[in-house]
Amino acid sequence: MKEKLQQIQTSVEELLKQISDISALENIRVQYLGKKGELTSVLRGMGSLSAEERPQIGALANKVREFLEKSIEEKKISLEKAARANNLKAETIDVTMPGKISPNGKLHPLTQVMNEVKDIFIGMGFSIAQGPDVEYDYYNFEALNIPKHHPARDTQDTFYVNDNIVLRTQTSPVQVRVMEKQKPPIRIISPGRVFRSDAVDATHSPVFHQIEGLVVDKGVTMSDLKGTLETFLKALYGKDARVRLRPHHFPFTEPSAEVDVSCFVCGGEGCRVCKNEGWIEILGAGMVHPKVLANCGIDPEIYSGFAFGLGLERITMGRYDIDDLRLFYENDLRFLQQF
Ligand code: 2U9
Repeated sequence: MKEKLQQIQTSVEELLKQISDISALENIRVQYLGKKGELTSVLRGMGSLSAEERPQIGALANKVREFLEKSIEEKKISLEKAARANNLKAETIDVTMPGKISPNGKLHPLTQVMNEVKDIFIGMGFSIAQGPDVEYDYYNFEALNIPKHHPARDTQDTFYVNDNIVLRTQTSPVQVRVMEKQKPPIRIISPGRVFRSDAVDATHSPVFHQIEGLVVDKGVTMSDLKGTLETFLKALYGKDARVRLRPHHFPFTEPSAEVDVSCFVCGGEGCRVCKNEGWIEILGAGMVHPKVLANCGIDPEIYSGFAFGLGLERITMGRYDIDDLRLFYENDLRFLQQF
């Protein structure tokens, strides 16, 4: 029994040297000191010893137990200390390491210019109106004085969903909806996506963006239109920008005009961007046709209004000297990162 006790002490000493984690230590404690542990079963066997042997073995057994308890406790403390040191080491932040730079996202150039245009009009007291991309033929065409078989429909290459429903070819239907609901004064812009069944090339896309504007009130005149567009174009292109109106025709406005701005690259001298014209066409505009006002429940004898429209892609291409509209839709980061 004496040998057995000594053997227990030696084995535990040996085992404690080998282990390096707390759970292994707990296993050793259970294996030797637990209820069914090796030391416990030796102590249980002491009943069979003679009266002379018992005190001697008993004292040895107590010494071994104290040794086991003490060395397991010491090992526990040293393992915990090592674990804490390891944790501290692992959690140390080296503040002298160079930082990791995560690339900043950017707004798409179309979004940037769209925001700029919106801000200018908001600053002039306009509100933003929105409407559905999928529209009734009535709102997209009929109400705007473009009946079925009108030649203007051919120029708009419409995507028809069925006889009565189209993908909007312009954002004008939004303004028709506003006029139906709201009494003048009306001062809105309607920015948004429009759709035309065009083949894709450097200047055409089946999906593009328009910003249209509408002002309706008593006594609105062509000079209000000109003043509004001049203020807008000077805000967009700088105070030296000059504006000119050329007569044109749209079914929904009368009179109608195309609006040019003096070339923002050469200032009107003539250059590659304006193709030596000195002027760049930016907008279409006009006085809202009396029939359109009447279609929307507004009495053209009492009220008058002006409207205008511009293509977002076109002005963004001019602004950044981009020569191919497809670049806007290809999500090539080498292109997008430049803005
Ligand atoms: C209502 C009445 C009239 C909106 C207008 C234009 C002229 C125009 C083009 C610009 C470039 C379309 O994207 S583009 O190809 N638009 O020239 N748009 S007047 O006239 C309206 C709108 C709503 C109720």
